Amino acid sequence: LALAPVSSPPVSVDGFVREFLRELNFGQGVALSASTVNDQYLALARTVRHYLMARWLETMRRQKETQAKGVAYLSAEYLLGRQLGNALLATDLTDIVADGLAQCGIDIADLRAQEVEPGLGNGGLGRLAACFVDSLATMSVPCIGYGIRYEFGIFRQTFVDGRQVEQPDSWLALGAPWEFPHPDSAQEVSFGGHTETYTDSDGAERTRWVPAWTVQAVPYNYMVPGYQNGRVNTLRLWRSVATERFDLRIFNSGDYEEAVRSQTFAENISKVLYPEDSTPQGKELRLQQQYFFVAASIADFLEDVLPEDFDLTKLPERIIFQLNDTHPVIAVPELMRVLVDEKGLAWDTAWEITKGCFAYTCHTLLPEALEVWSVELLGRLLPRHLEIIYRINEEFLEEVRERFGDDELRIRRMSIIAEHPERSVRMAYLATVAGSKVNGVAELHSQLLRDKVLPDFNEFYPGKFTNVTNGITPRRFVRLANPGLSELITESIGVGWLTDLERLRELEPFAADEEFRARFREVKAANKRRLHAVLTERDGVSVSDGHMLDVMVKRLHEYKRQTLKVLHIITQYNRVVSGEVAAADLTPRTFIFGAKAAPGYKMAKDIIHLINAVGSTVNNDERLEGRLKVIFPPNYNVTLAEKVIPAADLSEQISLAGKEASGTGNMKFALNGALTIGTDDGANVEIRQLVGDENFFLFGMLEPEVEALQAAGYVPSSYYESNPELRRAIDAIASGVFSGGDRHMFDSVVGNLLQEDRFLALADYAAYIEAQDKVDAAYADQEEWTRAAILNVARSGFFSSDRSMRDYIDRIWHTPPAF
Ligand code: DL6
Repeated sequence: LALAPVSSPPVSVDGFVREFLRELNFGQGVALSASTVNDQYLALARTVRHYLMARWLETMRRQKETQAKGVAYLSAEYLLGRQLGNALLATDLTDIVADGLAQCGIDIADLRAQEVEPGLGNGGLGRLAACFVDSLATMSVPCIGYGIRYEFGIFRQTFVDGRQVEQPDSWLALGAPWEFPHPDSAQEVSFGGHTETYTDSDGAERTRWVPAWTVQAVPYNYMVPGYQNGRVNTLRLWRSVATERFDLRIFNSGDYEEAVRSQTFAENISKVLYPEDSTPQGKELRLQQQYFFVAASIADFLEDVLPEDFDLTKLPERIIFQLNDTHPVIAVPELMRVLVDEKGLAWDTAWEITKGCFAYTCHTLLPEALEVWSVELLGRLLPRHLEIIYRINEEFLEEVRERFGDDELRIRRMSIIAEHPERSVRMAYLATVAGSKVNGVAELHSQLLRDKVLPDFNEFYPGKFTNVTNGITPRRFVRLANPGLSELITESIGVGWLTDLERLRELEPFAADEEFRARFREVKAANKRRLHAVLTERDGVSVSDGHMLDVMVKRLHEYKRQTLKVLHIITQYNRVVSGEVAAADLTPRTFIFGAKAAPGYKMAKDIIHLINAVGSTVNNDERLEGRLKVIFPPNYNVTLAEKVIPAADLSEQISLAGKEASGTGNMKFALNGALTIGTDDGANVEIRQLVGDENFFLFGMLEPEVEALQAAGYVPSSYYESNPELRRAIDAIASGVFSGGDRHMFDSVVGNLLQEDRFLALADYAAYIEAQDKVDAAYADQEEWTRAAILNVARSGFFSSDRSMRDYIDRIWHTPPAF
């Protein structure tokens, strides 16, 4: 029997309908007439998969055959967003599918709405990983994304009396049609126990790890389709299951709980995503998760992806493991352990290989976000890895001594092992020592990383530090999210921009074209109407007609300064209720917030409560004549982002200078024609340089000014005392204006602002209000505003994640497109 390679179903409406009904009947087991929307969605997703399958199998076959160098992206988070639209775009099937479903009496929009997005990430870092794997597939670069298949992703946020309440995110409950489990390819991952030395058959002294317990890591594969290029890469997410499902003997004796204890224990590892970003919490389960997925990934790569006879000294020519922040850094000692203990390589050979196989991306500047693991915990969970880390550190410090002499202060500063407040492993240092390259995620961030966070390492390793500015995939965040704008662009400059985003430059001349501006405005207006429809259905709130849409969507964190935004809203409110400004003279604005707070981050949750309280007062005060409105839809996620961002006029990027590593929301807004009000922070700096000062509302202290102010001793209350408008805004909160007269409801926020204000919101307040007043004035001239918005789109092509990938390839990975 000749085994023909799998072929795709016919690309026609009839072909699709046949395939869809077959899936519905044979796959889902229902007749069309009896099927639910979920049945139809699942059948549709599986049908669309069929169209990608031949490409996927072919990509795998050719990779196996060519063994082309590729990237293994190690990331604890992938914030994927919905898959259906992206798969339809990749296959160019959207119209055929919509027509075919219509023939079956089904509206494709209903099925799209049925999809629950896999929220396997917290925010920017996880979404970046999803954009990167999309770009690599589109650019035909071999890549496997490795991560964790959390059973519960980022929590579902609800508000009760304006306060955040978290619900579990059961994203798998209605079926998971995009995943392919492969229990037969499970890897065993070990923990605990001790190490021992022994003499091998050649008489050499060796060490081995004798673990105390193991779990199975079961891979679930996801397709990562390139954009209409015939390539489908793989995302492999690991699920933990017990090595032994349950103890039948104990079960039979009636102790059911005890019988499944080991199963429950093992399965906890991939149960829940830690809902924290920017503040790792040093929990044992978190380290288990990290080791679990990198150990499984390395074993998978070495045992299943590489050919059996592969010469491991050539590993750096075949793969680069990219460490997405410190979360996967335990992969470094794991690869060493495998090479030395299991493969029998000499330490020095193994270390050369390891150094050639890793590169590290840092995503933060907050000192508290640089992960450290206590030696006690790491040694208990991974005793062999701790030994390996000690040896890496010893040899590294020896090199430092050779170079700088016995400079004990320097040695202490650079040691991978910190001694205070407890003995612990600095994962960022380990990654820096092992990585062939270390990169920050925007120019400013990379510079601060070199000069402020890791200056000793920069001196010690000239050329190791580099920058790759983040990017976003234009397929999801322009083409799918903003079909109106995409059509207008294509009509104006032709096709091709979606995979060569710098071509948006060709739009520049259109900024001077009145008719084009009118069409651009109509696209924005239509996006606002679409958002209105979504929010009305989702949350029962409406987006007012004719309002400027002023949007701040991102995780809730003090450094991002949502409080500064609130102070601006209160200032506008006060101006009207005090009679200083007539409501009719206000620029009508709707403020939209979207933000989740880490469940244990009390101040962030108090700020959410405050935003909601201010919102309900502002929205119900008739003196404002409806000219200001605050909307805070709960549970901001990728799906909602795709509706909010294209509708926005103003993008709020107001972090304290020197704190936001890059930001990626800022890029999405600019590419969708919103103007930015922002500080000189992260990628804002590059956005402003590219779009031009006149098309960007810059305000606030620069990073060196921030540092100088902090060094001089920052006294927030002095700003309160000296600025009457600021005082009035804070007094309004403190006197109960937004809490039904309760003067204490927001004590924590007010007290924090006046006494500590770690992120200098009060110091930047006056500049922010001044910039906001300029925004109002600028918005009054719609022609000029539109011109600036078009130029934002035209000049932001640099922020495509395809460009980021090219930079990684040129500067770090050296993995050219393969086939
Ligand atoms: O690089 C992606 C993204 C940046 O755009 C944000 O500026 C940064 O805050 C975020 N970093 C984290 C840090 N998590 N940790 N550790 O999420 O990365």
